[in-house]
Amino acid sequence: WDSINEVDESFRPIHTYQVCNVMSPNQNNWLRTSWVPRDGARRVYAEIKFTLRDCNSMPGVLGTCKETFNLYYLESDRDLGASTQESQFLKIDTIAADESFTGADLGVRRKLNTEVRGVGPLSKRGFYLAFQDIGACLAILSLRIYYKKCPTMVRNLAAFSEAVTGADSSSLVEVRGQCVRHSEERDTPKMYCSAEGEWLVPIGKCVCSAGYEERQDACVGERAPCGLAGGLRRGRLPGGPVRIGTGSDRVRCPYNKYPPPSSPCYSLRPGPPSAPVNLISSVNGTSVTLEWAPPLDPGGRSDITYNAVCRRCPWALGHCEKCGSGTRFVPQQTSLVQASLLVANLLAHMNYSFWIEAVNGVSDLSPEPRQAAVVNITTNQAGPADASPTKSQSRSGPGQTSVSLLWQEPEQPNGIIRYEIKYYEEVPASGRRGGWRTRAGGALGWTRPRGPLVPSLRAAPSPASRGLFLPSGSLQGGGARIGGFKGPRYDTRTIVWICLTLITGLVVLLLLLICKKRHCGYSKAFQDSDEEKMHYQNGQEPHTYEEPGRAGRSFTREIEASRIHIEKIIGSGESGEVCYGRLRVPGQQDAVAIKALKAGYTERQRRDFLSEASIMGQFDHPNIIRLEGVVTRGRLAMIVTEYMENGSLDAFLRTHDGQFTIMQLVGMLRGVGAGMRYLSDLGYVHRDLAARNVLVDGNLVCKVSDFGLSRVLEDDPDAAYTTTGGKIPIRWTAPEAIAFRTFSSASDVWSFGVVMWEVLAYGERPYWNMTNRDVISSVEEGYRLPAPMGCPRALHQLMLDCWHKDRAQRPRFSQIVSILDALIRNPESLRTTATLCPRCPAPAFARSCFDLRGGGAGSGGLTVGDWLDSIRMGRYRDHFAAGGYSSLGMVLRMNAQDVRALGITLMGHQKKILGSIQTMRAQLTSTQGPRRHL
Ligand code: ACK
Repeated sequence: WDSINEVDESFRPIHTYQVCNVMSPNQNNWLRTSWVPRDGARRVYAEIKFTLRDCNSMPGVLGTCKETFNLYYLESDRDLGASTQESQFLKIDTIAADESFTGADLGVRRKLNTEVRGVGPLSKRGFYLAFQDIGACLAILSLRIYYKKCPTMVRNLAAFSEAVTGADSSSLVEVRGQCVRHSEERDTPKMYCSAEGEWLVPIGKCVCSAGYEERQDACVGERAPCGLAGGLRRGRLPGGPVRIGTGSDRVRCPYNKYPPPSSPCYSLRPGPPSAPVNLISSVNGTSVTLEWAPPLDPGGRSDITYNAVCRRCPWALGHCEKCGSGTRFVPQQTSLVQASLLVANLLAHMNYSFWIEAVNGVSDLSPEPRQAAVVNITTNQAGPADASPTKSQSRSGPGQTSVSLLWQEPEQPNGIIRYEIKYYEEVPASGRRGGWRTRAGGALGWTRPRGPLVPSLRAAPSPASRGLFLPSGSLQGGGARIGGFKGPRYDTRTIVWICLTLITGLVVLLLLLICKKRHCGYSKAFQDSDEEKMHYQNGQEPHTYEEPGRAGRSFTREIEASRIHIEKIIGSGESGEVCYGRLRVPGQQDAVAIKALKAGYTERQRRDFLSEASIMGQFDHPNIIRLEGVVTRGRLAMIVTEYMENGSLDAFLRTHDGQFTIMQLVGMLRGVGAGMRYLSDLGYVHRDLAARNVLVDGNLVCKVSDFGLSRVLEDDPDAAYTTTGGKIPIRWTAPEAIAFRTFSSASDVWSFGVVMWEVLAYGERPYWNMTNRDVISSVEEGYRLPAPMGCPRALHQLMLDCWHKDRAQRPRFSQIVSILDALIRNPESLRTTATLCPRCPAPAFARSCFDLRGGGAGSGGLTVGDWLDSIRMGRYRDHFAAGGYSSLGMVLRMNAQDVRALGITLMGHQKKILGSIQTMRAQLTSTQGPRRHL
């Protein structure tokens, strides 16, 4: 790379870095930036302006010349100087030019390319960027590195401090608002800062305190209180000012007096400061550095200092407690003058909450609660420290074939611990034989060797622990020697314990063997795949629905295990694994899916598991998954259903993003609706309708499945099922079902609305990464999911109808199916795209609009490539470049014919691109008025 000074098109001097080794093969030329401090950003953007020469324009370089270069980054906590190595860098992307220049352009105008790439998540204190040239003729003209923030704002009388956006492009950062002066919290005010630096989904609010009224994001009182300057004389005149010094500006008001509006005190109301802003944390092992910016409202004074409050929040406790006395604050915890603090000696792998409050000379006099900026962190592994287990105990006995060691966790675990057992076996003739065993947990056993064992125990060495061995002599109950002739005496508990271990081992072994034979992994540990669901109360739901509503009759058919040939595992569900296999029926072999109950099940689990089959067995509808039968002989428990080639609907849509026409999507929804109409007509409430519980066959036919939570209702079609506990899939569940556990067909309709949204958003997660709790409160406050990009208005309206707060107002499934049928018959009705809700976090269009305001690509805005990436259509970058669409301004003028002319043949993709263009246009018109800005 050469550093070259030249002039740009306007003959202004510019500094560039250039490389052009196009004749020689195997180029590997690196250009690295200096160390860039991260400054609290979790994701940064690199905007590169460069020119690149077209290889075709240079004779004799074919085979060696390249038209791309690579962008890399490396994070580090300090400036590493010249010691960085290529191998340490992580690749961000390969970058190609939208426009390359030819020889003819030389000396005239070289076509400038602007590319922006996101870099993150970042966690260290700084980073480097590097360009790798692999044989291109390239000049880097500029590199701009920036990050995005949501600006300070007041919403619903709560002030939100500036917030740095999250680490990845889809994350929302939750920020709590502080009530403005003279207002009180009604519901905790919160907003989310999107990756694009926009505030979304306001929840909660503050209301003006008694005697104050809301005026332009503030609470003003007829008689606003005055503050007293610390250490100054108190007022003598009620409500009147105290003059200090001689200047007319040196006015201070008596605290807690209510001056008339005519008094200078009315507007001069010194008071406590607001909370510090922009609090950021940087965790390093078990220390954290906190930095913040001064409060926006200093309370009319300049004597601000800061206090830190540290709270420790162990998971197990469920609440936070004061940090221990061992915690170290550098330089101190209170009366901090500078806006930063180091907190050390924290526990490893622990959650902490830090509150930084700003105070001034009148804070103590103010009756108002202090406002603080809050940050929550989790510490990492500690630096080396001792974490040795304490008090170990061995159990064994003469003639026993195993020995168990029990010990207590160290008092200061300093993180996650693995234990190592060292033992040697005393063989009198040959001396010592020893070996290492590493086991996790607080107890273990192993087969007894020939001679007596001398065990010793330690926490395995880790960054957190040097792992000192407990001296073997410190083992209780017989000292150093275990087993053989010198072990401690055994008691009944030991025998029971050992027996249980052996029996469990045997059962597991047996199941493993069976499993292996069938090629279906029963042994895989049970995973709680249902992370969507939130537990409600501790109470177990009563289980009375083995054969719902039809007690005594059997709807399932027993299948001989020998008729099933399992071929592969295709997934895992909550109760075990799902396999693909063949079912031998006379004259043919049917493809089937086999759900096998996980190993180690209880009788109750087995009953629950098979009850799903007995529910399914009662249904016969083309849009409900068909039960082939069950295998229940012996200890086996399997449910055999028809095989659905395309698996679950959510995953299927995610892997085929944008590839279907709206009509195909509506067809899928129609199928789900018809299946649900059938269920509701029978009086069944599904309770877990979600795209993940809908299966798709090879012809795109959707079938409702997963009846694990289904319940039958009595004859009254409006009846609701009330449950006292159990898990609820919050994002899919109607508010009344969450709040009062009243499940009904109307609550299934709500879920159907969410499935509609999932389908139109191609498997996007409803409510993105909002927490379940926030989903509940935002829905309660009237927030509804916005129309996915390109979603027809009629479909979004149907979703909104399904999400009617009053369940009686929601459409019935029969009406839903009729509406969908009508839309299918009249495709014109699907032409109008829904306008987007301004609060919806759909990054792509919002970002595009923002940048267009700045003049589009080339002026700090997004490129066409970025826009395509953001709508997951990046594969068409070249199409747009070849068509000459080099800026978003040009893209905005495109119509359907233009898009087709680029060679984009898939209808779904055309729709997605046109939908996004339409959305950008709508956004621009709504945010900046007429389109002449383009
Ligand atoms: O998305 P998938 O491939 O489709 O992953 C899940 C997995 O098993 C766990 O539920 C798949 N699956 C479940 N039932 C069936 C079935 N009847 N036919 C095909 N795949 C199924 C599901």
